[in-house]
Amino acid sequence: MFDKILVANRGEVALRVMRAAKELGVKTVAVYSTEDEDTLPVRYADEAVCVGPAPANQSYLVIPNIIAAAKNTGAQAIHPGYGFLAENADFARACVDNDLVFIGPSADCIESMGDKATARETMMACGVPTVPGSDGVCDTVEEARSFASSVGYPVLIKATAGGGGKGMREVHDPADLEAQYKAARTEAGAAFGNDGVYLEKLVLNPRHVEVQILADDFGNHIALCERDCSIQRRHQKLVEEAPSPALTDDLRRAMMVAAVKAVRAVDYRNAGTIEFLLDERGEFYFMEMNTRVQVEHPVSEMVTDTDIIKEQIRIAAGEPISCADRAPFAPNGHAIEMRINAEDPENGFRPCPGTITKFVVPGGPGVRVETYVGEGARISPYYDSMVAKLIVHGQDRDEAIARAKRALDEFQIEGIATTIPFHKRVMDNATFIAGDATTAFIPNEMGDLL
Ligand code: MV4
Repeated sequence: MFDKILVANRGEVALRVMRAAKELGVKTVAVYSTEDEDTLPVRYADEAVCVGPAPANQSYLVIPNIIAAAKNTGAQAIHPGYGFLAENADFARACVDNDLVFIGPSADCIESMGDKATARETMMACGVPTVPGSDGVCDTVEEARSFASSVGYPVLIKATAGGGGKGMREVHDPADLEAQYKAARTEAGAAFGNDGVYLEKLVLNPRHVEVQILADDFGNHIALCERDCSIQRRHQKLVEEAPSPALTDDLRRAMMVAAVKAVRAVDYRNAGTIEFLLDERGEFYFMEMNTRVQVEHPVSEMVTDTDIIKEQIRIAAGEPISCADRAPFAPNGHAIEMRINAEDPENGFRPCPGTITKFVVPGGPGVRVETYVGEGARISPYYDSMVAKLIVHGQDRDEAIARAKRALDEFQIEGIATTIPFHKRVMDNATFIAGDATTAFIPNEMGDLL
């Protein structure tokens, strides 16, 4: 095991990683921007190094500064958390070049899954179901048109360097194809410096269901059940749950088998997620692979009784996954995560940074709160607006929902607007309670949710 690791992140995930390290007897180094000097993860770490001013592109994203902090403190490995440098292949390479272990997959894996058209082709080649689509990127509008007419409209144009919904264009009418194709390429080129686009048949009203996987150096490739993340607003997840209320046991097993096949095909190591679209007929298709730990990993931990971050550190240290003997996993009970953001749902989820004047967290059976703030903390306008994650676990979905409502009532945050009132409405919404929420949930139910 490592003696000391550096956590290249901030906020709740930095604290989450440090807690896992502490349980493993591993010392931690925090990095921080001047803006974050007075935050809990900086105080919690054994050592802390300032890596620059508030803007992330001058601090948390500056690879040489992070590497220097690790070398100067004698850290042996770096955990990137999520966001910032977590899916940056150059950063993973810089770690290796400086004799530091990157706690994640290889740089080559990050790169190949980061190119969405390549990832799609890799999955097709190994027999993981994909949505009917173009073979690789469409270099000309003629290619795009011939593909679209062969599978039929509507189609979705996606940026190969995109992901997470950036640079996507729906085309419902052949007359719009050329304009949308050109617009998508221009947009992708400006956003990613790569204007490659590919096409897929548009899946109507899909659910977003993703499988958490772990893979070590000993040939263990295991799936920790699935998460349903259909409740999103503009590609920002707000509520995630495990297991998905839309899966039968047979469908769950099939999805876990497909996810394991996918990670074996790319010789993946460490934690990752295979995202699937689930259509109204119960067919699922590979969408993207995330080569990092995700915000919503706790719901998987709750229903599999695992610690995904500790497993990540063990795998990176060359140890076997400690829960491999418990695979294949069947979900134990039901977990729901609600993202508590400093945003005002009544005003288009406008970010509301500011000072927290009151902060009372819920507790009791089946309640977990992941946060890095307390009374008097200031939510910075420089970073994302998530202040806490409320995770509840129950024997079944009904108990989890009852706990969620009870915990939301106990949660008191004053001084800033938050998404707590929105989550209370979601937990009372008939479509959600029935387990019928698709990716259209928020747009369709907005009237009921505000
Ligand atoms: C799709 C789709 C429908 N059909 N692909 C959104 C994010 C990116 N990962 C891919 N996304 C989608 N891909 C096909 N062929 C619908 C979406 C989509 C979506 C997916 C998951 C969760 C929320 C979403 C919201 C809008 C669109």
